[in-house]
Amino acid sequence: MEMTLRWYGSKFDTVTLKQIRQIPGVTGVITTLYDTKPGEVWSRERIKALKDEVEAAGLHISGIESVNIHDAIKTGAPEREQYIENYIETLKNLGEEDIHLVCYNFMPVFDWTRTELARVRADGSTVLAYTQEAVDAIVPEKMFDMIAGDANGAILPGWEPERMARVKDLFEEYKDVTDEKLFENLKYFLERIMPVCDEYDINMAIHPDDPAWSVFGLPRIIINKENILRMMKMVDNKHNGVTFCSGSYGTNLENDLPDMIRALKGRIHFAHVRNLKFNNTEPGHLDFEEACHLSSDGTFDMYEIMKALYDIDFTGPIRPDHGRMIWDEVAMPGYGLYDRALGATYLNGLWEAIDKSHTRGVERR
Ligand SMILES: [Mn+2]
Repeated sequence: MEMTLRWYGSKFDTVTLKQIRQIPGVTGVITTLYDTKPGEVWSRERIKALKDEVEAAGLHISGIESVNIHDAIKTGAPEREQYIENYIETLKNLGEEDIHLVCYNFMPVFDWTRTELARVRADGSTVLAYTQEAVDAIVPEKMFDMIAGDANGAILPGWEPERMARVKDLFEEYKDVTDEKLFENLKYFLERIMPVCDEYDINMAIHPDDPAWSVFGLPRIIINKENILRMMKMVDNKHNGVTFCSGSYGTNLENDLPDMIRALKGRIHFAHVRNLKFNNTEPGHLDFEEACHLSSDGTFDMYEIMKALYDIDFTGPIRPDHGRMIWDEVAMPGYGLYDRALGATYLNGLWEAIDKSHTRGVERR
């Protein structure tokens, strides 16, 4: 595996490449052209400029998160043809610049959903959190207003204000899109892009839906082992793979994370590793918050997650996921420097221990 950090670009991120370079063991960034819109072609020039900037800081681009998918592709509208063409053009330009990993998601309307961006924990740190009661109590149009005040001035990925302004129209566009239809549209998209992925050896890594169930009655398909294996099979190409995100699949405690990792051997191209702490697991009252990465601070056994990745010979980029806001840092919620740096260091420590106990043959099974 390669330890990386997500970076939104110098115009948008409070964290600098120099700071990232100084985190022990981090050699790459996962980045994006944050000011492009879904459906837009990424020019070779802009990709090259981004790459040069990252390399000048002594790092490299380990992958793109994300090249977003236009809604017409997800809904299967006639305009999808043009947007798929554009997507292929972007992939080609990325391939020409020697970039071989693209994370994307196929979530309708909302990207990730949280009901709080700055829940205060006992130690004074703040974290993103989700309560089912809060979701059940509001209409989707109000979702953005509810969380925007805590965004520290950042534009949240998937929650761009101009997009949120047309939430009602978006719901209208998706009204006939069932889970089956969404699977069909995903298959259509993947079949169209696989030739360019084969040509340039680009791994497509779909990010799971977050949380891993339907919100506001919208279809959600990338939520569990069964569905993800179905997706692998429906377009059976090694470039059709996944981003294994522990914090997203893990929102549903029925998802056995280490078991899922083992079932996806060879098709996990990218990993997001973070911990969640469940405060209430009763249906209808579900409540969880994003803990620090340490196992003992949350609900997941992070050793078992890293061990499963080790056991499947995972070689792709991994990144600590959302961190807490600590030490008075002001940054995009979840994307401060300090707690993600602690996360990277902790995950590297787990990996080193697993690797050494394995190679030194002292592991007890
Ligand atoms: Mn993730």
